[in-house]
Amino acid sequence: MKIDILTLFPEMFDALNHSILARAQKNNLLEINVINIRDFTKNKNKRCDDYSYGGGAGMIMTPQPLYDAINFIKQNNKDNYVVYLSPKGNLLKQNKVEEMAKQHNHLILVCGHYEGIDERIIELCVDEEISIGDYVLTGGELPAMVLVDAVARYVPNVLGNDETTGEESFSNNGLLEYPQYTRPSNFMGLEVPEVLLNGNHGEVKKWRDEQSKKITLKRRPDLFKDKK
Ligand code: 4H6
Repeated sequence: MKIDILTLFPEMFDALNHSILARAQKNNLLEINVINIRDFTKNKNKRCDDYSYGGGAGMIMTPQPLYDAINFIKQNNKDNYVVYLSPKGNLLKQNKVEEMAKQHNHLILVCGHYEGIDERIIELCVDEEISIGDYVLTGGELPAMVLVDAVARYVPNVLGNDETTGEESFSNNGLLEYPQYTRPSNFMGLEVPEVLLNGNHGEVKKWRDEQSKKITLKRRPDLFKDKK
């Protein structure tokens, strides 16, 4: 999987060079390229923003550098999917993450900053506008990193054997995860539930299913709706 990221703040993406994503890049399973939009501006002062037509507070990212950067990337990579991270995009869900990972092997992520980008770039270059949730951030950089991380988990061999198990919340037939424990069996006077200690796999599975249902019903009844 190849992911090109267009941003005015490339240093933010140093956060991706750790742990599982660092290993995936070393093993050539994942290629992440961070491109500075400013390198493409033809403005003599290297500006990439301008005032909003119609007025209003805040600056808008100007179309020329974005257009040139996106097309520079596209010319060497014909099969690609361009995503713009914005608060008004389609809400990102696990099934969408899986789809994106399986249907595309080259993603181009466009990160808006300030008040966002000129609408004509969305019209001309963007395949899908995506939001990672109903809250406002200062830029699309953190959402882009969230998308990279979520998608990478579906790239074959990115997760090791021990990491790939128990697909965690949302694949646990759509319910939230049951509580988990490790040693010691008594911590600060709190005991691990007896059923997990006695090695009866049937009993363990039953307990975990019950716990999953209970926590999902309490916290996310919306997920529980169409389940048993
Ligand atoms: C594009 C357009 C994504 C990017 C506007 C981005 C939340 C999400 C941004 C903006 C983002 C998300 C700039 C609009 C700040 C509000 C950057 N925030 N905004 N939920 N912010 O995925 O003002």
